[in-house]
Amino acid sequence: MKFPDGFLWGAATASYQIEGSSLADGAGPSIWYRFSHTPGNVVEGHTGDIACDHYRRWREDLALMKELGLKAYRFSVSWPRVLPEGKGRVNEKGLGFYERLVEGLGEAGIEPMVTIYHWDLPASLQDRGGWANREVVGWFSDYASLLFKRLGDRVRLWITLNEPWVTAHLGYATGVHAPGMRDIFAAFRAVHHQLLAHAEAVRAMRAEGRGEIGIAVNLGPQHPASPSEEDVRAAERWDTYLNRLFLDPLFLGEYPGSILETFGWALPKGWEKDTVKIKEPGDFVGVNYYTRAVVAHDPRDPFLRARQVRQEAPHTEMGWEVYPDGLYEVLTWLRDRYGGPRMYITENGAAFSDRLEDEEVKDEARVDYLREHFLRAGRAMEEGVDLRGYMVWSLMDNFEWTFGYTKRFGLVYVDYETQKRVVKESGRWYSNVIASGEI
Ligand code: IFM
Repeated sequence: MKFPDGFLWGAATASYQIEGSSLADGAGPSIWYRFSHTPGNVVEGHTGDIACDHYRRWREDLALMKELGLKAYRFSVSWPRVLPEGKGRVNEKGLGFYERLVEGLGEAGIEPMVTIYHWDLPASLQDRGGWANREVVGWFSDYASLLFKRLGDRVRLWITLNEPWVTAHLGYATGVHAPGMRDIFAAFRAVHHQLLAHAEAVRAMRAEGRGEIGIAVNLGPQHPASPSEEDVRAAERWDTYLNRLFLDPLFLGEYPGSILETFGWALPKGWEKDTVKIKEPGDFVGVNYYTRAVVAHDPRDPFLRARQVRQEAPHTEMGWEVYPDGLYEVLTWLRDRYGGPRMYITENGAAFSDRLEDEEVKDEARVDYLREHFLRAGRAMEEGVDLRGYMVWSLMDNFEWTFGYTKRFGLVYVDYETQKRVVKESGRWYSNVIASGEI
């Protein structure tokens, strides 16, 4: 299969997952700094204090990107590095780090794709309620405007929020992620305020008159465990909650009806007045795809009365089913439901139990995973999906949130003891795909 010339092959990372030096040069703490330093939240007490030491080794990492032949690199800016209190005073040293990185990418001929928010909210904004406080809309758009002004001459592609569903669900409803809240009211406020914040940032960028901006959503088909009416309904509930909660308001200007029936009471008062403002998808959709779910009705589940059923199929180290057809399904669904928007795959990849042996990592399973997903993306493009690029998650092994350093997603292996990087077999394979444009 041949991909078009100019297709943007790249790899992705996020600030807290790779940078380390969390409080260096005047940076403020983020909610993930606070969360990971609180006992019991992250496996084996791991934190992002050192991570891949990318804050200090970014030149070496840039050289690796060049070696791989990446056309694009998606990374995120750490909000509290740039604005230690989340608003007001700018930390020039923190901003300088991203200016140099963008400069270096430009010199290397690698297109930057900048994620404005990938989960590391300044802790001081959390003290004021974080995403549950409506004021976050202004805080976020001021922060985004600062980045547009300072980096906008060299950055064309912007992502407002990474996986806002994860922020709301895992951060505010189940408490598995920072800030560790378990409050359904706060969760739906976080949903609504993220939608408003995204829309405001899109407007702020348009005012600058340059660049393209989108949001990165995590999507996955939700298939019923059986044809029974109950299972079909359970799968629909999950499908609406996961796949349509953000995209329907952004593209259609309305929350899905079933969400309003079930959780309307948890949305902030007067939310109806915001729907016109919120109907602002931006210029493209970023798709983060990893797996599907097979769902059965379960009356004991207090949330959506549903549970996931594990399949007899290969799974990754995350326990996620390998299901490449789901990528095709998601891309064509987006095309059909939302009028054929421009898209990028902003994340796709897999964690496997990689081993470094004789300076090599033979990760054939990752090569297979990527090949099968690339082929499904190509097929979707042949059928009219306007897909412009593909960012593999991740450039290198990194801090996998509550799993710490126990899950490896990288194209490049990181030895955390020595900080040595070793390109895995998948990295070399990907490099050939990029060079030839063919699979
Ligand atoms: O590591 C994460 C990333 O930060 C967001 N999307 C999913 C990845 C794998 O879990």
